[in-house]
Amino acid sequence: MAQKSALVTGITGQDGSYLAELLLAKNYKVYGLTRRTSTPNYERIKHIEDKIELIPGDLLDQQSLTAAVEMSNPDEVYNLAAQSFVATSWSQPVLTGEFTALGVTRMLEALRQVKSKAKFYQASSSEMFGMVKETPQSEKTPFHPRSPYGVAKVYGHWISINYRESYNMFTVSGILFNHESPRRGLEFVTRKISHGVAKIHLREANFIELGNLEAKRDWGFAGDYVEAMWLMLQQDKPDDYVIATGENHSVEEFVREAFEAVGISDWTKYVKVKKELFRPAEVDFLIGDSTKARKVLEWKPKVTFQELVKMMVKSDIELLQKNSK
Ligand code: NAP
Ligand code: F7E
Repeated sequence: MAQKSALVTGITGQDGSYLAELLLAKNYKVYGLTRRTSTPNYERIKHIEDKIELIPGDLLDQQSLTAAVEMSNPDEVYNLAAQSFVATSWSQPVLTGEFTALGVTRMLEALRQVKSKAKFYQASSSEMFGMVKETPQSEKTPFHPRSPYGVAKVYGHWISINYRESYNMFTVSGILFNHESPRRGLEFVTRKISHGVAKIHLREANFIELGNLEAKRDWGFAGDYVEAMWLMLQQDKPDDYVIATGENHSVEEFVREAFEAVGISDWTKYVKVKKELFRPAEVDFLIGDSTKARKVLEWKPKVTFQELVKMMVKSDIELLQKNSK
C-alpha cells in the first residue's frame, strides 16, 4: 500500500507532537505547519524533527496555507493550530477569532482549492458547551460558549460541517474534552499545578497562585485523545464525535492529588487563591458522554485521572532536576 501523507497544523503544540508520533508509528509521511518565531520553539518535537517535514505557514496567511497543502499533497489534514488558551481569548478576542475561527475557513479553502478529496479533522472543543444545557454532554447537546475562545470554536465547528454539506468534503469535528500531559503548556491549570508542586517539592517555590478551585473538568490524557482523532479519519463516513473520559474532578481535587503525589497531605498551606485569576464568565462543570466514539470508533481512554496527575508531577520533578544540573 502506498505511504499515506498527513499535514498537521499546530505540530509544535501538545496534541500536534503526540499526533505526529502516532502517525510516524503508522508509517505516514508527516508534514507540520510551523509559524515564524524569532527563536525556535520545537521543544515538543525535537525528538522526531529529523523524521518529519516542517512547512512554514500561518493561519492568518491564506497563501501560505494553500502552499502547504500543495507541498504536502496530504491524504489527511489535522487542523490543530489555534489560539487555545481560554483566558487569553478575553484579552485578545479579535486575534482569537482570526486564528481559531477564520483560520479554519482558510485551511478548508486551501484544501477545497488544492485537494478537496483529502480528509480533514477539526479540533473542536468541550468549551463550546460552556453553560451546559444537559449533563453529560454529547454530540446532540446544544452549545452555549462562555468565552471568545468558545465562540470561535463554535464557528470552526460549523464551518467544517458546512464544507461537508456544501462541497461534499470529508470533514470531521472531534469535540474533545480537556486533555493534559507533561507537554501541556505551563499556563493551563493542570500543568501550572504539577509544575508548581514539583517546585515546592524541590524547595524552589513556597506556594502556587490559582483562581477558581471549584470548576470541574473531564480530564484525560492527550496521548489517548490523538488516537481518537486518527480513528475519526479512518471511517467511511465523516461525522462528529465527543471524546471524554466520562468522569470529572474539580481543580481542588487535582491540587489535592498532585500534592499527595509528593507526600504532602495539607495542600492548603501552599495554595493562594487570587481573584485576578478568576474568569469574566466561567465554565463551571463539564462531563462528556463519549458513547458514540466508544461504539463506532471502538475508542476508550487508557490513562486514569490519578495516573495522569502522578505522571505530570513526576515528569515536572524530573524536568526541574535536569534543568538545575
Ligand atoms: P497548544 O499546545 O496551544 O498548541 C497550539 C498550536 O497552534 C501550536 O503549535 C501553535 O504554534 C499553533 N498556532 C497558534 N497560532 C497559530 C497560527 N496563527 N498559525 C499557525 N499555527 C498556530 O494546543 P493543544 O492543547 O495542542 O490543542 C490542539 C488543538 O485542540 C487546539 O486547536 C485547541 O484549541 C484544541 N483543543 C484542545 C483541548 C485540550 O484540552 N488540549 C481540548 C479541545 C480542543 P506555536 O507553537 O508557534 O505557538
Ligand atoms: O482551565 C480554572 C479555570 O486553562 C481549567 C484548553 O485546552 O480545555 C482547555 O481550556 C479550569 C478553568 O483549561 C486557574 O478557571 C483555576 O475553570 O486549564 P484551563 P480550559 O479553560 O478548560 C478546553 C477543552 C480547550 O479547548 C482549551 O483549548 O481551571 N483555573 N485557577 C485556572 N485555570 C488556569 N489556566 N490558571 C489558573 O490559575
